[in-house]
Amino acid sequence: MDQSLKDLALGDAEKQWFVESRFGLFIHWGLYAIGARHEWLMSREEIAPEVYERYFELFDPDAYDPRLWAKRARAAGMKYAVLTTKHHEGFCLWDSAVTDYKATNTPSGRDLVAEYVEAFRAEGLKIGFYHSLIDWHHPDFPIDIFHPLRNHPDAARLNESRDVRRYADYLHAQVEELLTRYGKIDIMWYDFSYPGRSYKGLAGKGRNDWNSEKLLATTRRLQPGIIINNRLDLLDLPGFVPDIMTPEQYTPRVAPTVKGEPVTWEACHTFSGSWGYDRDEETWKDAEQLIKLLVGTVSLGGNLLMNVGPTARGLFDDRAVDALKVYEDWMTLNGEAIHGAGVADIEPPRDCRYTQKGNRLFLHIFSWPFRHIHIDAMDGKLEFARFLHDGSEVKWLTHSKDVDSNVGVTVPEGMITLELPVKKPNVTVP
Ligand code: FUL
Repeated sequence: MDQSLKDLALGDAEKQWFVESRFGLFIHWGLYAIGARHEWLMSREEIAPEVYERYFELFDPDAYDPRLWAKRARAAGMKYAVLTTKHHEGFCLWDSAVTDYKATNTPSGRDLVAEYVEAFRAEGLKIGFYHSLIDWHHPDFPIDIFHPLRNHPDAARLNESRDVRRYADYLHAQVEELLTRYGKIDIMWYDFSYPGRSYKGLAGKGRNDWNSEKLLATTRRLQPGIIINNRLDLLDLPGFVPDIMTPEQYTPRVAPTVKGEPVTWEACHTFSGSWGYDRDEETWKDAEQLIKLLVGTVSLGGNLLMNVGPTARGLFDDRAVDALKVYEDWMTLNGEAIHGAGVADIEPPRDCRYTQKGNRLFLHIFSWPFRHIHIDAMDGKLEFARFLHDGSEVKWLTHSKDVDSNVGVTVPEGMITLELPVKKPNVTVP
């Protein structure tokens, strides 16, 4: 590979703020909020672009106030956000000069990205842009296996006149706009390339179609410190390691590696089963799942990017507000065990997780262990034990006749986090 491309990846120092943040807000917002049945509805229901445009005519989020979104994110302990500037449907949330298919041309008439950047920055959050490489509205985007027109009787003929190079020019121009108009941007979250998957061999060679190498170079040139995710699909280039890996809708059982090396990573998840607002979707995660997801991710050294799909009017619906409130309540008391914390190199007791920050070791007890918890591995290493939520001392037993173990603490019922200052930290927080 071109040596200079390999050098485009960020070093650890430049990613430190990201790793220490540990928790961010993903926002999927577009015309699909009106359909309110998943952000892929255009593809799933094979809705032709000119039919889908009906939503464009109706888009008017009168209640959009990103300051409120940013306040909720900050209260939940989130340190950064990533907004869909354009999802696969092709609708642009900013005032792009190279298309008419943009928010400023809808009844709303607002540059939604500009307002988002200003509001989240004002709350002290770092700014991320999600940007889809896929575009089902653009007339030159190949009619491939995901495209809404894939079963159109004239798909093959329509595809012949499509020139993916024109689409690539459009894509690159839009990325330039996003990275030059809004000041310092902290994260570029591309989504997604799929080499080898094409519509009956007619078109779509994946990343080469839109020149991912050049996109990477342009992104780095325009925003030198920006974190660029892995979805440009450049992993097959020898020696290249993306700034972050982004496991989706699952938390790995062990920390991910790339080419045998540990890598910075961020798991992204939804509160329910959809990224875009899905009114009738009912698989909402409960409080326990939400906390376990966050703790479990950080205990493995990853970040959690948790998603909200705002409504067509620009609001977080009640279920999303409740879910954020779960995080707010928990993070207010336990955020110390998340921000700046990471892997502890010790095997946790059953149904528990550790996170560690310097010599502060946090034991997250997921289920009540019937009065005592035995943590033999820490025998002789602890200075003190206390609950994190109230700072109160926890009775600490060693060689006790009451406990058939060397070391044990008495804990109350419920999910709880203990802080265990250790004498000699034996891990380095990544
Ligand atoms: C996927 C997309 O297809 C989903 O709609 C969503 O944006 C998710 C984060 O990435 O690849």
